[in-house]
Amino acid sequence: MHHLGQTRSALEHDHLLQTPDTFVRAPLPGMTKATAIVHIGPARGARFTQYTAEFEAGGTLAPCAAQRFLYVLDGEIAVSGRRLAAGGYAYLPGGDASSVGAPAAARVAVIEKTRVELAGVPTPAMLIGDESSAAPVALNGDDGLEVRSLLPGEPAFDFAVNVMTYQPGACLPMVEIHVMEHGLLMLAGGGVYRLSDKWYPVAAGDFIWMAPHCPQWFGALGKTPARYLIYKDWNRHPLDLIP
Ligand code: UGY
Ligand code: MN
Repeated sequence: MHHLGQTRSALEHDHLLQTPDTFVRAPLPGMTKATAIVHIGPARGARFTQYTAEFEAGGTLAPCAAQRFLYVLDGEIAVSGRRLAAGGYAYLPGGDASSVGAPAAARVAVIEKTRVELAGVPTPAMLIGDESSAAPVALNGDDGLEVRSLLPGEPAFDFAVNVMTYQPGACLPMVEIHVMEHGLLMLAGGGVYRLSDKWYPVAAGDFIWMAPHCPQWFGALGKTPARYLIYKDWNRHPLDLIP
């Protein structure tokens, strides 16, 4: 398909909008029968890596030295023998022998992050969950905007991954500017995302990276809810974020 050089994708110093028409696929070292769409990583200044892994039947990921978070988008995977279907997720502390494979075709959002240690706080153990078991919390009491936290908020975790669901017409109550960075994958629906001083139409399948302090706001449009999976660094002092 040709779009005469047009795309909604955009790269600015403090944000990236990456739309599916610009995705480039390449396997990462150690992957078998799988490929990766790398959305963001340290090459752009991010302190984490996020990619979508696309598995054929029998595909596997290489073990990871860093912490790894997996969220199943489509199909089913096996994480150290535990089956996860769409909406299932896993936190792996890294540096261990946990295995990740797919018995049939599957797509998985993968976030990898080197842990920022906290004195006296041990690294969490492996955790498996399902989005449907995470209690929805209305953001600032707005029933139109629900947040599901997939990881415990305790200090052992140096990052958070949430699913945010906006009813049509719902929006963030303010333009946020914060020290945390974000990796965001649109799961359903769409709307308008303000990033820095630009407003972008966004839809399911799009990826967004927001650097620390990137001004951000979202309003949902359309007749169905908008949902996104959002990563942020969490629970650490800003002086400890850059080694
Ligand atoms: O958790 C957050 O910072 C979230 N409210 N940000 C966002 O949706 N852009
Ligand atoms: Mn935010």
